Amino acid sequence: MSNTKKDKAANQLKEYKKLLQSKTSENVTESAGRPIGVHTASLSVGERGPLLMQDHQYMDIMAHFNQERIPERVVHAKGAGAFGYFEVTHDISKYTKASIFDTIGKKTPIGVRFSTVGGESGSADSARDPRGFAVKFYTQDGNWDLVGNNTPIFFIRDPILFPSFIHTQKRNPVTHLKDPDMFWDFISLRPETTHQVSFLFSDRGTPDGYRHMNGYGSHTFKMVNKDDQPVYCKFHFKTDQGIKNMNAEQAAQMSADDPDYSIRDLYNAIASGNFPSWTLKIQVMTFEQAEKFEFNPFDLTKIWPQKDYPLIPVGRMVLNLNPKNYFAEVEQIAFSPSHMIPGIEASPDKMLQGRLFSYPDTHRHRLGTNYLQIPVNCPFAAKVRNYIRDGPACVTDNQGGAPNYFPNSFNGPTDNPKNCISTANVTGDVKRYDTANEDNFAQVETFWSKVLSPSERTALVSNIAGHLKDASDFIQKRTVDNFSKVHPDFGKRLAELLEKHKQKANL
Ligand code: HDE
Repeated sequence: MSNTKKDKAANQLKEYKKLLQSKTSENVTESAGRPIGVHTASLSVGERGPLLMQDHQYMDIMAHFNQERIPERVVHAKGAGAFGYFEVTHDISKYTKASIFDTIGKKTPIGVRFSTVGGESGSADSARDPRGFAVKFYTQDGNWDLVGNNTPIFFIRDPILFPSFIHTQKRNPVTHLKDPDMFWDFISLRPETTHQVSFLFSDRGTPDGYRHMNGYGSHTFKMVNKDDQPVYCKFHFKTDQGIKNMNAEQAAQMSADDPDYSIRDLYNAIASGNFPSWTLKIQVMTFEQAEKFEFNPFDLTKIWPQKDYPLIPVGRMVLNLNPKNYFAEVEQIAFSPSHMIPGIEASPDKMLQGRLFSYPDTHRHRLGTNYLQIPVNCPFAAKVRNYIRDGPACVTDNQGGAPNYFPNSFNGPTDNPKNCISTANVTGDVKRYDTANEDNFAQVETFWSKVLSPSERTALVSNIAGHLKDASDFIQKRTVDNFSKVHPDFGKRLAELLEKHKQKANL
């Protein structure tokens, strides 16, 4: 737990009081501004009551209290937020006209949120889970949200499977308990999950907080330069703090000792001036290269080998500001992959396409239709001018006296074809293509044989067995068969460990 002497997070209220030392304390008020006489007693008839309907002060407090909680995020419910800036260090204007990258040294304000995926808002930061790595760039051309993870890949290739997949990461609908049968039944029935599951059960599945992990846009995106020439690209945020992971035992212990470890670690680092940073790099693939690529370049379960598509440095992201209020700035921050800016566009990647609708939809549910007017979501560096009006919690001037229809003859904002997305040529039969077997093991074999060290292979097998052992036998068998297709050793070692767990359980 925190050490109150040097732990900045533990001293937040003392710091707040120090800040306001000089000012006289203000009179507490009702929500409508009326200064309050006594804040510790309800209005009652006689000392013993009853209470009075006219006690608006009480009603005001209680009615709002009853509605304080908004729906938590359906995934990524537990997270930490911070703010800072992105600075361009290298010129990539030959690839993109995006204004954020147009000048070396240019700084753009950013907001980030790091998160776990499956756990509820009160769950442990050190759970074995991918980590959300969401970055909001407040650019002069509008907000650009790069909503990624700490893994360059994902479990599935088709978004239609996502709700089912997430159900298996959450609680059994009867017992309300996490269920290894649900988890491994889905995983073993959809072998495209093998790559990300191998990443997840390596020690990168339990990073040491949020500062020592990389971030990835994961998807293939499109960059378009000022001559409207497009290339495909991938975004990589390399941590400047160095990768640091917990092993399974350390993560389990930390989940018990300090379930909020990662939030605390990030807050304290920034509060003590130890600003974490990441170096942004991109990989670029031409359309011609994409035509000839050995895999589907839009397949989110695969990486682009860096020996063929080297990392190109772009800039640096620095986090130097903690949120002033968690609910206002972190619970309410709303990212969407569909928030892109001229020069950055979506590729045909089905998973990216499937996300473009889902995020704004989830924000309208959680935060209301005017969620982009909430300060932390407001594209303050751009000038929002359009014909969208009204709706609950409209807190702007609702665009004043400007016409609320288009076209119009009264000087309302006009469109400009130069801001259109690049012309794309797409062909193909319209049908539901099964994505289950688009080579699920080749890159996992590389991960197993070439990326992991011998001790990391041992940890991977042990971590999987430690979870899979609680699933039904037929599911264990099908899972071992999948990992055997990665490498015979992988499956064999897993089967042996599962057998050992069985013998121990039967003692
Ligand atoms: Fe998400 N995801 N996601 N996701 N995701 C959400 O939006 C969704 C996926 C990611 O800190 C939700 O605001 C679909 C991949 C992050 O606020 C929701 C699919 C990647 C965050 C949603 C995916 C992500 C979310 C829930 C399959 C990495 C937290 C709450 C096609 C590349 C952002 C919300 C924050 C949040 C939908 C898969 C990253 C439901 C439909 C792949 C970091 O809209």
